[in-house]
Amino acid sequence: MARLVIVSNRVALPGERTQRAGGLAVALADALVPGSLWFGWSGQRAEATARTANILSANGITYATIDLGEADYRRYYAGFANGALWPLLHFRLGLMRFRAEEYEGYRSVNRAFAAALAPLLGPDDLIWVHDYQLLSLPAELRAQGVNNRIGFFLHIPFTPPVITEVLPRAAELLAGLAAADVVGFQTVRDRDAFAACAEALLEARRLDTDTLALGEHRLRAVAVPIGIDATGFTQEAARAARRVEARRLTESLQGRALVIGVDRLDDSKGLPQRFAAFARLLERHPVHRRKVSLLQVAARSREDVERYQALRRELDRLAGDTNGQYAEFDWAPLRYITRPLSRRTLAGFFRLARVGLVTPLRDGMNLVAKEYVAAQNPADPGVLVLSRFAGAACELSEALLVNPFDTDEQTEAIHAALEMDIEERRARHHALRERVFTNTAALWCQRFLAALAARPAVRIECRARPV
Ligand code: ADQ
Repeated sequence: MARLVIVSNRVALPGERTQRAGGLAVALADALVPGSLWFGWSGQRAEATARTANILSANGITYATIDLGEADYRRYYAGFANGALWPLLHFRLGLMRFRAEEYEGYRSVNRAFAAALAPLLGPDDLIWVHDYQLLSLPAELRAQGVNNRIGFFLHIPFTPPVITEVLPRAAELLAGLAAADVVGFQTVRDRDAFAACAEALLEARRLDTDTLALGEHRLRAVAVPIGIDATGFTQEAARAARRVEARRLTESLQGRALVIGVDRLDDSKGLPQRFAAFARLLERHPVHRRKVSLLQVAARSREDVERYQALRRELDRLAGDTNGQYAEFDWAPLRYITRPLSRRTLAGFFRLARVGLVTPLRDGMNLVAKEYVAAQNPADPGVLVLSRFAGAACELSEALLVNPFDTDEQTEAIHAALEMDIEERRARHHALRERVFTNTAALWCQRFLAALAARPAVRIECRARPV
C-alpha cells in the first residue's frame, strides 16, 4: 500500500497538542497509521527558515518539521495567510489586507516546505496537503520534480469569482493549487465556487461535476465534508458530565438553563453578533432573566494578528455591558472565558447545555456543531442554534438555522430553543445525530483518500502555468 504523507502548516508532535494541529490529529486519526509521514512547521521560530527537516518517530509515525525564520513567519502566517487569505475566503473583503511582500513571504515559505519535503518522498507516496496556508505547495512540489499524486483539502470556505478576483495575484495562487490531482472542499457550494474561479481565472473547462481540464491536466474537485469521531465524543461527554468540572458548573447554575458557545476567538465566528442577540433576549424576553446563563468559551488564537486584539477588546466591552446591565448579586447572565478548556471538559459542558450556539458569519464546516450534537443525551437533548453560513448547516438542517447578521432572528431562535418541548427536541436531535454518526472523521479520510487513489495510475505529466 502507498505511504500517506500529510502536510499541514503545524504538525502535532507526540505529546504536544496545539488547538489547530490537535484538531487535525483527531480528524486524521484513522489515516495516520504506522508508516505514515507528517510534515510541517515545528512551531519554532528561528533566525532563518530551515532548509532541512528535523525527523522524529513515535508509534511508527514519522514527524518531519522545519523551523521558520522570524521574518518569513510574519509575512507568511500573520501576514498573507491570516491578514489576506483568511478574511477573503470568509467573505470579509473589508478586513482583507494585501501586501506584496507578505505574499512573497507566503510563496517563499511554500517553496521552503517543498524543498525540505521533496528529498523525504518515495515514488509511490500519496501526498495530502492541508489548508489555506499551503495553497501554492502543489505547484512548488511539481517544481521540485515531484510527480506523486497530490491531494489538497481546504478546511475553510471558498469564494465565488467576484470575490476571489479582488485578491491581487489570485490567478497565480489558484494555478499553484491546480497543480494538485485532487482538491477537496467542505461543501458542494465551496467546490462549485472553486470550479467557477478556475473557469474564470485559469480558463479551465469543467468536464463534469467534479472534473476540470486545465490544458492536458485533469483536476478533480470534490466535496467531502469533514466529521468527528462521533462514538468517541459521545462516550467522552457522558463520562465527562460526571466529572468534577461538570459538577461544579451544574452547582454554579443553581437550576438555571445553560446556553453554551465554544469557539476560537476569531472574527469569523460571529461572537459580537452572538453577544448582541443574547443581550436582546434578556431585554425582549424578561422571562429568561435569572433563569439562563450563557457560557462563552472563546480560546485566544493568532494573537500576533492585530485584528484579533481589537476583537478581544470589543468582546470584553460587550460582555461587560451585558453583565453591567442585567447581572444581579447572585446571577451573571454572561460568563466569558478566553482560556482554552480541555476537549474532555468541553464535552461534558456540551452535554449539560440546553442550547448550543454555533453562529459563525462564515465557516468551512464548524466541528463544534457536530460535537454539540454528539454530546447530547438522546433522552433529554439540548437544541442546536446554527448559522446558515457554516458548512455544517448543509448537513444539520434540523438545527434552528439562523442568519447571524440578523440579531432579531438569532434572539428568537435562542428563545424558541429554550422553550422547545421534549418531543420536538428529541425528534430534531434524532435526525441530527444520524447525520453526525454517518459522516464521521473516518469516513471523511476514506472518501478523500479514495478520490486521490482513484486518479489514473499514470498521471498526465504537466506543469501548472508558470507561477
Ligand atoms: P476552526 O476554525 O479552528 O477550524 P472548528 O471546526 O469550530 O474551527 O473547531 C475545531 C476544533 O477546535 C473542534 O474540535 C473544537 O472543539 C475545538 N475548539 C474550538 N474552540 C475551542 C475552545 N474555545 N477551546 C477548546 N477547543 C476548541 C477550521 C475551519 C472549520 C472546520 C475545521 C475542520 O475554520 O470550519 O470545521 O477547520 O475542518
